[in-house]
Amino acid sequence: TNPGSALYPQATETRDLKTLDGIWNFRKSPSADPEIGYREKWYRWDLAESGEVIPMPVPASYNDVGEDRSLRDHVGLVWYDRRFHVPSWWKTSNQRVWLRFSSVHYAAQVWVNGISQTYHEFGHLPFEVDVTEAVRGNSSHLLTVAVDNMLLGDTVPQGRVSYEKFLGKTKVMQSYTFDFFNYAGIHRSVFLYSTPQVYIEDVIVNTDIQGLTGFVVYNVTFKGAPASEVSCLVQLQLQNGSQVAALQDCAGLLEVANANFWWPYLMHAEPGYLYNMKVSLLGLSGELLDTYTQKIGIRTVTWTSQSMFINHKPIYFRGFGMHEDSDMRGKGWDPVLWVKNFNLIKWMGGNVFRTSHYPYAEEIYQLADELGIMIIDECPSVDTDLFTDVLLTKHKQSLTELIRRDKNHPSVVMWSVSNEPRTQDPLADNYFRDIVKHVKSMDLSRPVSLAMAQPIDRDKAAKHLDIIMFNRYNSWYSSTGQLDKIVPGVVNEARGWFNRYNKPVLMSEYGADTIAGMHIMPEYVWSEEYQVSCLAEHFKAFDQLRGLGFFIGEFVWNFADFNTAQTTTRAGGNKKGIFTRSRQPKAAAHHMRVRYHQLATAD
Ligand code: GCB
Repeated sequence: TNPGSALYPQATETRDLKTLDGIWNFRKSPSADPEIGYREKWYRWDLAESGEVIPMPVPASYNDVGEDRSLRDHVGLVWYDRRFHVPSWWKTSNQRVWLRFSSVHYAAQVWVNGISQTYHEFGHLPFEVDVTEAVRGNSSHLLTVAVDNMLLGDTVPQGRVSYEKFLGKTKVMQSYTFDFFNYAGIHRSVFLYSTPQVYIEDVIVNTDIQGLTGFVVYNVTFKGAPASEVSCLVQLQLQNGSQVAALQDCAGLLEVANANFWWPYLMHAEPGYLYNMKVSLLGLSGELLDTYTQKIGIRTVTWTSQSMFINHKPIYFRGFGMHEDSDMRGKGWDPVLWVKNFNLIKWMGGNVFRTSHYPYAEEIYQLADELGIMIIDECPSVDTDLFTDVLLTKHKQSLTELIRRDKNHPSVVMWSVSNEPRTQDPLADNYFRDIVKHVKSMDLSRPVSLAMAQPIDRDKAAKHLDIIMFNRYNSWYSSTGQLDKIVPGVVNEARGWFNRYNKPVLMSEYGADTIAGMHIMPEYVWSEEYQVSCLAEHFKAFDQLRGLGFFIGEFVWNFADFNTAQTTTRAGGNKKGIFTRSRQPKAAAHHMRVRYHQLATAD
């Protein structure tokens, strides 16, 4: 398997970068005969020679671009291909050539010119492969990607595939317990990039502050030469390019007097301040071998049994649960959508979101860094109900890849290792002890949590966490229509978690499905009035809890309406958004906006 990818690719004095985004060829493989593409070696020649292809945009989910429900509901393999060229100077200057996939959901196999290059699973995490050998020749190169969307008992997240004989044919069906649609395809950008033979593999950064001084602890790893032949020059620069600190060492501590700290939105006049950390690898005679610039924010994250702090100031989360989801694109990375999302988060006065229920596109974290929006970064584990060794290994692997990818983002202030696992199972105790230990072995600088669904007296995992997050749908799934149950329900549960574990508590999901434009007075489920009242009752509960000292945040479910599998409990998808799927506000958004801005003034 592929170990994932650490650094986001960039063009520098020593590296070049091309995207392979655009229209690719696409072919579905019959669900009942997944082997056909392998038997007939579809990867050996252009897909069109194996049968009929259709044009497919990359990045995008393939599901919603057609008019054919067999495409939307496809289970199993699909094939993509396209041709590409490698600039001749990459070869004459002896560059390594890399292919990098930012996300292919769920599993992918990649061929270049008919030769298998790599395999990767976990839909929302990047992987890359050195294809220098495969692209030696000068002609155009054929890139083929087979994508499998099947979720099984040992995938992260899990699903179930069943086979049914129907009208003499085998029908393959996918089911899963979570409610977001299992979009699939090449979801994020595909990059072709070059590095020198000796190259920077990773840059790991941690920051601290003391008074007005910032500290940056870093570690640079490289490949392609023995350590005795290489040295590092690390230069920390302001946005205007002037240098504030430098060190000639591959690992070290930089000190910045009067540092500009990274602050969350609305907490400071200058949220999201980023420095450029320019890392250069030098050869024996001081010649430049490779260079890469990592943006960093100087900030601290700390926590006690009652609070969380950014730069030693207590933080209260004004947040959202979200999804990567939009009309036609599905889960495809879309800069228009995400700049709009961030503008809406800022308009709302929000300061944080959770990447429910999987890692989002890297460009989203870069935007969050720049804008001072915090992130609770969630791995792709949802509704885990099997606690097998195989799953534990894969779950850990997904966290390894997540932390390897996201460790340097100042916006990431917490790791969420799962959403609503079945933590009432006695096996969940050791399982999550191991998961949390694994995260701590890679990163001690951020608290670890998971979004809890089980009630306090049944759960077996909360004791391993630093922060308690709970999801609860008072007056929606339980006590439907009974808005007066919300305040006691929320207050008692949050107090219960704190009393049991003596840890900070936040509410990671609450809300009500709402059809935009549906008005019913007095409040009635699915109406805009009901959503407003449901939120308003939660606000009363949160205000009571804030007075008690351990309650650190609220995350409405959801930022926007999103697509789901077809069920009788979803009307054209999950409608708990305070914005519609096309990002227009429901009444609840206006209502919540007033609160979030008021809360911000208390920061
Ligand atoms: C939950 C899940 C979330 C669902 C939500 C709902 O508890 O964590 O993925 O979308 O409930 O609306 O049912």
